Amino acid sequence: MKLKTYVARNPQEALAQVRQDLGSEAFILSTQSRFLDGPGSEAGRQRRVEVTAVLGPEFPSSPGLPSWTVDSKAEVPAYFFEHFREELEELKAFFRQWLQESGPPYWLTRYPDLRTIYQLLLRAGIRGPLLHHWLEEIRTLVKDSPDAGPNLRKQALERLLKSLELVDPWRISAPGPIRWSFLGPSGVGKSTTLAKVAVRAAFMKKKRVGLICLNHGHLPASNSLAVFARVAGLPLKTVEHRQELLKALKNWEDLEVILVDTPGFNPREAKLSVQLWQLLGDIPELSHHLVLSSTTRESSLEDTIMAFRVLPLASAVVTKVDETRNFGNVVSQLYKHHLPLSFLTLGPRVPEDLKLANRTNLLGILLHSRNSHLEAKG
Ligand SMILES: Nc1nc2c(ncn2[C@@H]2O[C@H](COP(=O)(O)OP(=O)(O)O)[C@@H](O)[C@H]2O)c(=O)[nH]1
Ligand SMILES: [Mg+2]
Repeated sequence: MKLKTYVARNPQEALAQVRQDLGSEAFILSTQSRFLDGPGSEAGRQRRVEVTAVLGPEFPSSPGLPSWTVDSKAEVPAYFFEHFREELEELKAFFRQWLQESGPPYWLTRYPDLRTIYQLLLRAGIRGPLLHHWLEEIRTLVKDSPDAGPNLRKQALERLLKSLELVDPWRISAPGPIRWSFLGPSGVGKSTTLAKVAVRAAFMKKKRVGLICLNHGHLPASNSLAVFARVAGLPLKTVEHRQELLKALKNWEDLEVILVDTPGFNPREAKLSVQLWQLLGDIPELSHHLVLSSTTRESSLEDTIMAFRVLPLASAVVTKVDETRNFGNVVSQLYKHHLPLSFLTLGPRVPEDLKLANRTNLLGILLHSRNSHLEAKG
């Protein structure tokens, strides 16, 4: 009898080695997947498959099916079953491990409804700490109420939405004066969002509104804000420095709403934190809202949040939701950086395309049926 163990990078390679060495009649006794130490450090550890195979007189060597499977009366040695059982266990463990590394966790595969939601969330771009948190939540859910039945799907989605922090800036600022700045990189929709908010405040909420356009160095906040202010009949001040900004805020003390448009700062600019702090730091009456475009790549979203968080951020405004299929990316980043979400913008129209984020419209967007869910109040 010949018993040998083969180590390879994957099961196919290991089986090819067995076949080449022992021939096609070799009998596989066990298959295992494990990390084996490579040369040197931890980094050298690599996943390998170990296959133990045997070829010998105790095992049927004739081609085709072994005789004991054909002749049911033939006596089958007990160790055969033991070998099969062990092999099956190891194969099961191997697949379980594989599924955990590259797919949904193994326990989730027992709940088809939850697995579908998991796939939808992945497709929508939910990942990282938010995905892990949601998995932990629903694992507790299925443990606590294994018979939740049709409610399970609904509850699982509710758990996700509950994890997201939402804020209503109108309510936070009430009843005091509103002083909001809109910050972010160039082209994300700061000036357009400001115009939408200004129209809501002035014409729907009937507030006295003033606009400040903060130009910094060679960076203009907006070329079109002056046109908008004229058309909307709203007062506009253009300022260049912190002192001018403070003076403008002071002079307009009696206005209920002051909205500050800022230039598109580059998050990769090395001295941005210092610049932002010198310009806007420590102005307690001013709430800063970071404007993020949902079409931005996740790594750039993270860079932006990290760069702007030198200022206390009251909320994130997520724009261009109408242009993305990966809304989950931005939501995952907000969760990761504990940044509450306030407004969503779903198009360039002023003011219609501004919505206050709520659990209903978020759910609609995440599940890609957004239009029917966007009747929420702005
Ligand atoms: N599709 C779409 N376009 C938008 C949205 N918000 C702004 N835009 C457009 O994005 C462009 C840049 O907007 P702007 O407000 O000037 O960006 P800023 O540089 O951050 O001030 C303009 O053409 C806007 O009309 C939105 O929610 N959806
Ligand atoms: Mg602008």
